[in-house]
Amino acid sequence: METPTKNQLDLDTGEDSTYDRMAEVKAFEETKLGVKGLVDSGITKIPRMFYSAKLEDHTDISPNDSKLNVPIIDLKGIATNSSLRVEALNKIRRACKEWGFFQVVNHGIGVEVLDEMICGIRRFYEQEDEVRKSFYSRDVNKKVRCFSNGNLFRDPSTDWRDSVAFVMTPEPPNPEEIPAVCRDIVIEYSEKVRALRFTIFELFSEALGLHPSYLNELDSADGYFLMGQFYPPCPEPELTLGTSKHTDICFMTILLQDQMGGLQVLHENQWVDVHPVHGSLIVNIGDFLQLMTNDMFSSVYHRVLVRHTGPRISVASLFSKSFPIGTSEVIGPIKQLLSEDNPPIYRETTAKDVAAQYFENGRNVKASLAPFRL
Ligand SMILES: O=C(O)CCC(=O)C(=O)O
Repeated sequence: METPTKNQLDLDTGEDSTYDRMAEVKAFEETKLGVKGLVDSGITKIPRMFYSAKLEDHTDISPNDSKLNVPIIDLKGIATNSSLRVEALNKIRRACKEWGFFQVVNHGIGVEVLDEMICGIRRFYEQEDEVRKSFYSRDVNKKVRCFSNGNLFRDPSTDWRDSVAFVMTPEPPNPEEIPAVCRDIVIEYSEKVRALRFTIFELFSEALGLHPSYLNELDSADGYFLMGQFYPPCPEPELTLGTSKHTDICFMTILLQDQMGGLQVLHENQWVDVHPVHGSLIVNIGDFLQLMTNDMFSSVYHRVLVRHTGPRISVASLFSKSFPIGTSEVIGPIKQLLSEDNPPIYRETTAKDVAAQYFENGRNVKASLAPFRL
């Protein structure tokens, strides 16, 4: 066993009267260069603000040996062949309940578009520091910005991750607001993913036994936030996480990951790797949809491990109006899904109140839905 470093001992015992986390966080923020800036500066030890070893057990840093696999659902032929559609609907219903996650193939978006989207995010981060810095902001009203850790000043530990975000609704940014190095692909990819969202919401509605247009007509779900995630190589990956354990505060996420791996889903009390499948997209249920489906669909914990090698790049498309704060529109279990055998588990509330609860507790705690349970 390795001898723990002084910092690890401090973290274990919580005894270090000299450590000023907020000062470290502020100095990091002032660089406006995020985690990539730290790596570019040549660090060989990670700053303590990134330590999450004690907050979360992630000793299984090597690929796990679980035989479990996140379901892969093939959408080929479902628009024209009714038996293929029924088969896909049954798989979707089961995956959304049991896993809250699935991968889709033959979804209609070309692999060259997916690959180019990953390259676009990479190009954004490979730009000169000064160019990247000019986009760095915590102003949520900006349609295009980059930052490191959305909740930097409140989360108990900082993730080893930088993000570049695009608010695509109600109106997408003007093309000239989008960095030139990824402009064309952000526009093309987001249009295609928006169309896929329509198809998936239709499938979800049918899988729930609702009218196919039900979820597509929900005003509160009609928002699109696109986020490129950049995970630089990490000198001490056993001490931190790329993305801490969390659920998504939205209706649904469509996620594109590169071939590095690292995403894990909590399933039956174990972390299961979401193995990269080239050309696929990952779909996961957000907290709002768990509430509205009265737990027929599940919003589950997931996280991202980092490695010595990198960067790892992913692109998350989160669907919810006014992301991340939600709207004041009332949401509650969908009436058509309720019966004597399936009484409401949640009271009616608003997406705004659920989101407030989510951020109140920090992303490490699954508490956003708990206060709304009957
Ligand atoms: O990078 C990933 O694979 C997942 C990112 C994620 O969980 C998120 O953006 O909420």
